[in-house]
Amino acid sequence: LKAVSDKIADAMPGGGTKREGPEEGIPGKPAPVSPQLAEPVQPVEPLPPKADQSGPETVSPTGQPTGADQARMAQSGAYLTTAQGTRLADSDHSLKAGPRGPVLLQDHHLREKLMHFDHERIPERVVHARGSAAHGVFQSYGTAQAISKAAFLAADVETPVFVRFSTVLGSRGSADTVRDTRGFATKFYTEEGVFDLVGNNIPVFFIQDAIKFPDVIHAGKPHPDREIPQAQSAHDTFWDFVSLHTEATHHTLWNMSDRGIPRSYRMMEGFGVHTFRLVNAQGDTTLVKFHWKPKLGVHSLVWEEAQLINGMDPDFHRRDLADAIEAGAFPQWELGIQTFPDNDDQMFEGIDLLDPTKIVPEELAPVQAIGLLTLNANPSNFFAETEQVAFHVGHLVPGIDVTDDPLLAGRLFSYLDTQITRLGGPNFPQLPINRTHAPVNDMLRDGSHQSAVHRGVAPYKPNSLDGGCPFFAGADTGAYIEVPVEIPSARKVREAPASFDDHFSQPRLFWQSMTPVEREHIIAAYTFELSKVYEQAIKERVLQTLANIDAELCGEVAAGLGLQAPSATEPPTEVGASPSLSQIGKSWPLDGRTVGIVTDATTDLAGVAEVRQAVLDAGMVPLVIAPTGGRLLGDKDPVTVQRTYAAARSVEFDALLLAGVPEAGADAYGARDAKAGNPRAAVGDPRVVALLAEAYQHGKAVGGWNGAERLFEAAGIHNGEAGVVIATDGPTALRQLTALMGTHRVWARFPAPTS
Ligand code: HDD
Repeated sequence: LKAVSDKIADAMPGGGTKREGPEEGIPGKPAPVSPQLAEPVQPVEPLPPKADQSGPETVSPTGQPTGADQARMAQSGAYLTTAQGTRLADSDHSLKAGPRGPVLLQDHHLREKLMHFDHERIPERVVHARGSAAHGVFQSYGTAQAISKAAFLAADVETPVFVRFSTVLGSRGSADTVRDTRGFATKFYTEEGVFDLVGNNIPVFFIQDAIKFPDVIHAGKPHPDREIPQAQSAHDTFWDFVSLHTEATHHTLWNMSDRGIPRSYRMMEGFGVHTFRLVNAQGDTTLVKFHWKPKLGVHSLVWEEAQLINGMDPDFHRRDLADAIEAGAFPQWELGIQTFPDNDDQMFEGIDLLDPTKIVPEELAPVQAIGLLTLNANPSNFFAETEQVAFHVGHLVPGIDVTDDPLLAGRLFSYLDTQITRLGGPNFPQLPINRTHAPVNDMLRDGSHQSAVHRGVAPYKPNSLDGGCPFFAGADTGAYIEVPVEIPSARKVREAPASFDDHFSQPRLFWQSMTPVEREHIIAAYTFELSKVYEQAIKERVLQTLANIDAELCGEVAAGLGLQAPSATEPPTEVGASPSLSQIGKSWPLDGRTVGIVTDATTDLAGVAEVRQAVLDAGMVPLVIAPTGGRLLGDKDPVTVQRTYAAARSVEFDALLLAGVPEAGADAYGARDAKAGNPRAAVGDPRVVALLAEAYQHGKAVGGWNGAERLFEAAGIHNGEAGVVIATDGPTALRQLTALMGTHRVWARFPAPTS
């Protein structure tokens, strides 16, 4: 975690220093210039060869260098070469006829360097373009063994995985904390081939049939004329589509809830969405829905925080995931399944299991844990791994099969097809990150970017010329042995079953399962989004869908927009509540949480050092915030500053602690500036007061010790209020603060809807 706090310090503009040496960074004394500013000119021999130049055996099947040190030696060869391996003596000047003369066409190095650069980009994903990924392992508990013959689900099997998280609508360079669905795609490199679970952090989807996927995405993406807004749903075309197309109501409601703005990828649930069919060794089948349950709990940002972070640190989620893994705070999820009998009608308690806009409440079908996912390594190269990974819902292993969900059927086509454009041809399974760990004996040949050198003369079956090789697996070990499910005789139609017509009962279930605070956030989200819509008719149509969910929801949003609330057009069905849908009410581990410690040279620096160490010991990240960067010299250890008052915003911290003032009445926190003509600093630096007020407004636990209370008062925060800690010493303040942080926010601070 120390590595993380130092790294975060590096990353912030004007942020703290991590310079070494006793006098460096002492306020007022500039740090000495490093002697290492020039590029070294002499190669140091011998250097190990680059991993990709020394043969395939030094690269793991997922493209990871196998030697630990090699990962650090990106440019490890001693000499710069061309792509053909010829050494180069100069790469700064084109070949010219005289120093001021024309550039010569014969300059191969110039042409090769520019040609390669000109083609460095590939098309971004048509959806889910913005993402971050990590390597890890999946440890199976064996609890699904009775219902699936998949080898990686047997007891104690450990399977390497690669997981990519993403937003849906934004481009590759868009911000992380926008309101959107998040992708949660997992590639299991099992010994029987690759299994991909390509899910989201929301358990339902906008549409019931894949034929409408281009429509919903065209509506959600930026407007085609001006290409705005980027990575937003708050615009006319999105709300036009979802209000005309009411099967989207359930997914849209989840997007408008706190689930649309996760605190961290590490704190999201994941869902396979569709119902899948598991098959055991005896051929018995069970219908299942897959769930990922984060060990850190499910937590979200508040909307104002999300918007601020988009500007302050657009890579917030990417950085959070990478930093946590680098620090050894490996994020974990349990994989769970809800199981249902494979009945002819594929219904469970009146819920159509083939309708991807429906959930089955956990109270009706509990989620049973079947294994543990741990993400423990960051990718070595973003492009090679995170960008080139290709997931596909059709990558299945024996024991896991699909159902007739019409959304899933279209996906089975689309994920193969899209890679042809994105990755430039049909050989993308040969890319290191996509390579299976099982032996490959396909008869797929040639094509763009073919990197295999196939032997033999008979890439066809049956053959006798290659001795009949390769042979077929037995029916019990082969994949894609479809379960012989009865299909009743039917007429070809372009229709959906009547059970797909219910678009409002489950949105109502979700609404009724929310606590007052969560409802308040949903109302605010709809009001915000719709106030960005220009067409009056679209707003009115959305209000109509809200009226069919709940009169209070509709009334509050209508009031916010200054419009009349319509009445429901569908009689409300009684659905009750599913408490497991709420994010609030439990206490969770604090691993990797960030505690800001506000201080200055006049405060109790020994206490700051003690608190900082205690935060680290608790597996959290301490960031010290002071007027200037460098170090503050206390009686004990010097305290290194990670954030200046100018660079710190509350959104970066899960909680704030203000260091105490040792002498009663001392002019700490810049209060002496008041005497120099800054009346706003009478009790302390106004930036500290603003920091406190903002953290408080976002429901964060705030605290301080011994003399810090006057800054709280200046921020309008009173001792004794919920989530406010004032103690006599630092360790006590931290203990009380962390007790509050387990619930993620001080929920009592948020107003509830009026009724
Ligand atoms: Fe999709 C990417 C998840 C419906 C077509 N999808 C993509 C990714 C995720 C999902 C997580 C990013 C994978 C990565 O990180 O590379 N998609 C879903 C879920 C859906 C869903 C949970 C509904 C339950 N998707 C869906 C439909 C279609 C697609 C109905 C088309 C008919 N999805 C694609 C795609 C993408 C994709 C265009 C873009 C990049 C890619 O596949 O590889 O083919």
